[in-house]
Amino acid sequence: MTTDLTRDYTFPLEQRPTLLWYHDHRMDFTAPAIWRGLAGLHIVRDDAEDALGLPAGPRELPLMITDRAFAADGSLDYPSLDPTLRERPGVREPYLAGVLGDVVLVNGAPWPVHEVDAARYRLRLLNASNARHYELEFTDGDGRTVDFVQIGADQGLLTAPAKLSALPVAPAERYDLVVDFSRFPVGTLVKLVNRVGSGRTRDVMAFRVARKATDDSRVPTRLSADLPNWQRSDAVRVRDFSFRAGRMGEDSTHGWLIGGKPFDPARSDVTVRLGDVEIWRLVADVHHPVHLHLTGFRILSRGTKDPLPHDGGLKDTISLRPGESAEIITRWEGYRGRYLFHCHNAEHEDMGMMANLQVT
Ligand SMILES: [Cu+2]
Repeated sequence: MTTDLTRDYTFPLEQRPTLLWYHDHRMDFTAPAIWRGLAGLHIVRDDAEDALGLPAGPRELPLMITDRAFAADGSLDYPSLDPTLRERPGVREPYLAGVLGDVVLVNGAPWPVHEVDAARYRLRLLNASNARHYELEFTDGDGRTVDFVQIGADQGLLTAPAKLSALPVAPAERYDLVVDFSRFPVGTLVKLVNRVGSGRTRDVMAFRVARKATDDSRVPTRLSADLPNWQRSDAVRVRDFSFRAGRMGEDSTHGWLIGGKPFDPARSDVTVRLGDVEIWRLVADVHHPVHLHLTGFRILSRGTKDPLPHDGGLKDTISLRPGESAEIITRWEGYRGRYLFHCHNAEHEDMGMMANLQVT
């Protein structure tokens, strides 16, 4: 017997306008739920952003990028250890690093082609894949790489636009881009490709320039004036966290650990004070997209180097690369209580890579 349950949740949207997403977060079984589609987009807007004159209406496209695998009968294929999704979390041995699909979907459609005017478009990207990393680029009709402009990150607009030719996107990261299709002759097929994919996973989607059109949109040189700009000297504490593979549980199975420990819902891993500015040093063994709930942070450094060109703005997910350490800085503001932070490789998350943050 099944029972339909209804709940009403009320929460204030006291945050910068941005592209958010929501998804099922049931402990130990988040990955199969996202894989089966329990995820969606949520756009927060405000008057200041609307007044900028960015491409809008049909020229603003939210793009939710995922990879999936399908069984012969067309059903979504996921290698759960426990197909009932009740007892034993995790996936079968070959998939411990994360589940990859061989079909790329954008907004649920495999490798779509979207007709566009020869005009500027605002593309609001989410990588909603469980584990796949993309390195996106746009190519023109001759296969040449085309520049584009980044205007925003996970938590809203940048201070100023940043010109890019390629964009790595880890699971759960969002990027706000403007692409100018007026540079191409009508009829051009502009491809969005993943240059770290192989075979068909190199392809993501394409845009067919269908017609000439007028365009009164603009990309202002100043996008946002209220981006937090915490300094190292503001920080009252520096904390270190490692994100590494390890053994967990009584039977010592493979897991993914933060600071050497698998997630324990009963344990507070970190207690911070509301209003404090802290620097967190994060170190990874393999790729880990580290996500903090209800907090925006800025990226201070990657190893001994400066942040990457697309690391600007306010983030809530940082893509740690293999062997990399990075520093983030944030101020705990807004809410007291207990929040999660975790790796947003959904399989890593289900296999232990999550921790509790207590704001007092
Ligand atoms: Cu991870």
